[in-house]
Amino acid sequence: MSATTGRSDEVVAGAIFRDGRLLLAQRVGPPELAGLWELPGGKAEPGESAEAALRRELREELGVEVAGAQRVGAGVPLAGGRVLRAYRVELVSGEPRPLEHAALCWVDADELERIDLVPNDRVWLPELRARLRD
Ligand code: 523
Repeated sequence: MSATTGRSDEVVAGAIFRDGRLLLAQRVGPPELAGLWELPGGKAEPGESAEAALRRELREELGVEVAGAQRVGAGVPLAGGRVLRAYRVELVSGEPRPLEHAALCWVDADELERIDLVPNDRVWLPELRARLRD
């Protein structure tokens, strides 16, 4: 728990939807996660809001500008006391590029079922699937 914010230290993950598809990014490491697909994101800095952390991480990782931060599904406790949370964000500008990932892909609901997600991100499958089937 952070003394300044009163919130658990957070790892943020961004869900970007476009034309009925969800953006996923393929991890390069660590070895146990390399090759698996995730919602891109990373550790929030001390005192940084989830929205600001998402803007910074997705700018660094994808080269895009995003806005907003709408919670998706449950938080996932991580080793070390952090909590991983997913947020829907809107793509404001830029075309996503894999600046820190092996690759990017846009999946529809059926492809989401079949792709190898990192284990933590699988908890959000019901909400992500529901949004893609809207
Ligand atoms: N996850 C995870 N799913 C997911 C993300 C963005 C992160 O399970 N969609 C986990 C993976 C790591 C931890 O959260 O255990 C931190 O994510 P990471 O490594 O992407 O965060 P960074 O990039 O801020 O970490 P550094 O390597 O320290 O820069």
